[in-house]
Amino acid sequence: MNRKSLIKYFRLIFLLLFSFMLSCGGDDDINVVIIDDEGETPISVDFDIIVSETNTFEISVNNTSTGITGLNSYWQFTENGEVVPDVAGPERHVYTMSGDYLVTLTVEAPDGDIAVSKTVIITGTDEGPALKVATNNTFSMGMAVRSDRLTGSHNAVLVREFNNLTAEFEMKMDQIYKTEGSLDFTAADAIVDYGVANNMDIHGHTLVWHNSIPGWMNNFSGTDEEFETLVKDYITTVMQRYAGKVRSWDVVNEAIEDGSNNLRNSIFRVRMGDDYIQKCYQYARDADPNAILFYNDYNVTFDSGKQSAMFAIVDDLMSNNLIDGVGAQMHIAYDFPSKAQIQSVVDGTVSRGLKMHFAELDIRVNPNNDITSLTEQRAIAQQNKAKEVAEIYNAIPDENKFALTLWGMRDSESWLPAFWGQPEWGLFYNEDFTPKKSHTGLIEGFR
Ligand code: 9MR
Repeated sequence: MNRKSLIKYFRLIFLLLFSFMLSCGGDDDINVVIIDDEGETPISVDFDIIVSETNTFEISVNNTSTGITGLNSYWQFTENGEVVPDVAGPERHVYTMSGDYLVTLTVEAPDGDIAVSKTVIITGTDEGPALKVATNNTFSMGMAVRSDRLTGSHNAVLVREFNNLTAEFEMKMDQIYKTEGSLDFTAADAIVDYGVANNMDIHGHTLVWHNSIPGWMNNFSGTDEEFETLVKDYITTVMQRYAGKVRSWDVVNEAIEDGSNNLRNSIFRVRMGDDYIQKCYQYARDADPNAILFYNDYNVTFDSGKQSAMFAIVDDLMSNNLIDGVGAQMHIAYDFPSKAQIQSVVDGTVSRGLKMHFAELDIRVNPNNDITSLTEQRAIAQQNKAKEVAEIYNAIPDENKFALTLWGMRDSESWLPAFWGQPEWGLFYNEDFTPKKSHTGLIEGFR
């Protein structure tokens, strides 16, 4: 046997040995060193895998091989058999399901391919991928939060599943502006800082809402002009404090009166005039020209009169380029409103070229107070409604998508039971933070 045959013989033995190691499931320390025919260039094939800290479904791989300059190489992540060319720098891959995956880097060497594999364990919910992964990055997954629910299991769910946060109440005027002449940002800052630290967008909710006026402002004894200045200064100060951190704002919330569909006779309307909405959006635009400005309201799917009143407000704002999106609050039930009704508010928003926010999603399962615990049947009905909502949202053109926001995490944390005075299970996580069937419905709808 001459020298060349001897090298080929040893190489064969080596490759067989290597294949055997691969079939054993991969090993973090596999490293191949092959001397080429002339014994000149050592080829060492290896790579690093890092699982993202903020998204456990995302890995980044980096080829650290030596001696392979000029050779083609490619990755396989094994989820769908796809072959991805290896280009310079780290590569990112996002899995859609939890599981153990063999990641393989193959180098096309002159005497045959050299492959190295490593196993990466992707953990997520048993029901499937994280919500923010299931969106395929075409929109954000939002969650209502409170400053005292950002640690422990809340934190784990938030970082795994969400990339957009709305303060459930701590960024409203009655919280920030409790005392005349002094703004208190303690809780709001905690939420914004948490979002920034975790690479999440913050949706500001809400600057002007008839339901969150501090007592002293209701009784304000100054002139109308002074009142208007107060509101302008408030909007300006809050938005500028969070410019670059809070990406979007509900400027005016729920301005339409139930029943009549006229403008509510809130203190803002009384003090600032019928054009108070225009004024507030102008202050907001001036305060942070980069912020995405929304009008947000409820019952605008099935109540066609209210929907028209809302779009009239929106059209007015559009004529002065003061609005970028519509927030349709999704406080719905397992059997109501219909798919067509939900679609109608999407159509009105998309036809105007605006962004659509499905805000404040919860799905009541007990609107008629006919159950005393969450039955299997009702949980499935809730799952189906969640799937329908997700499908409708997913079908929106990408440029009109913004976020779908869930109005709380666990059923026990929802505003619904206290508000309706009866048991409800309107949300997406069980008490132990595991996902409910309604969560699975969302994932199914995004597919
Ligand atoms: O769910 C919120 C609840 O925790 C607060 O106490 C309440 C008052 O700040 O606001 C609730 O959220 C409302 C939202 O801000 C606007 N649309 C209706 C929501 C339910 O009342």
